Amino acid sequence: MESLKIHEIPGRVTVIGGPGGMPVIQVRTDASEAEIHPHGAHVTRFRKNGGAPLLFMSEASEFQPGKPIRGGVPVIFPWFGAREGQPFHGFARVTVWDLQETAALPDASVRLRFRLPEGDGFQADYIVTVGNTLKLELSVTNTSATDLTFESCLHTYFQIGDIHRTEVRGLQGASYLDQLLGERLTEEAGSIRFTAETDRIYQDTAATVDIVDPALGRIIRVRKSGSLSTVVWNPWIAKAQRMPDFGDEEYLQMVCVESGNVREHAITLAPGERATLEVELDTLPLD
Ligand code: TA6
Repeated sequence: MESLKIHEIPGRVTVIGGPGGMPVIQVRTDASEAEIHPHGAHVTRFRKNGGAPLLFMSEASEFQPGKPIRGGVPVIFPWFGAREGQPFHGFARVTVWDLQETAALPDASVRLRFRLPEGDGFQADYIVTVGNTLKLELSVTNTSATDLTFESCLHTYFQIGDIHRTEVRGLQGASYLDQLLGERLTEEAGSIRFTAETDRIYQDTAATVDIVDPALGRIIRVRKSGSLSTVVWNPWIAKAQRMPDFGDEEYLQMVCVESGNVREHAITLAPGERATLEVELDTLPLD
């Protein structure tokens, strides 16, 4: 905690003790507020002044070493999904990242830079910029003498008012792997609606995605660059009940729209090469 305190900026960046005794970095700007846990470099809160929280956080989330936080923006790296004898969705989200720098920028936003300590052949940096929007940049550099292949994904949980009235737009025409059916399909609908567990990996898409939320009267806009995969997930009823760190009814107020490069879009870097995945999140009123 003390080593984090040196990064405090009066009125902008404060370090406090959070759930499970984990340190939490609180950020305040003229336009917004945010919270980031060095555990997983996990953004757990972002809210524009006067608005509802942008990110969903489960009331049942654990805050324990070695366990992922349920909600916010899990940083998925260096693999997506299961790997024999290894943490699901990679080790980055269950590792404490080093906070390297905080800065209050001229445009009144605040930038925080984290580095993943376990750099066996790679260097992973994560820049969180809190302002009118929430900007996230995950940069991976190959520091080894051989090719480096990895998957990455910003597995964002969005707060919504009512899943039954929520629509996801921007993926029409994209092909997707339906993780439940195990089939490759093409998105025919202009708007994706939710009536059951939904777990789809859309591929070859760099599209901006809008989450239309009439219940909260807003659109959440998910812009991305350096990403060709968008994952759309809602656990629905049965899976929600099977998840110990997720409330049975919480599927009603969340949807994941995740931006990354997974499966056939895994990235291969030659020695010394770098790749950056960038996501910018904003909200607009629903007229
Ligand atoms: O991104 C969708 C997904 O792969 C789902 O299949 C579900 O497993 C979700 O991630 C949550 O994974 P987690 O390890 O956080 O429970």
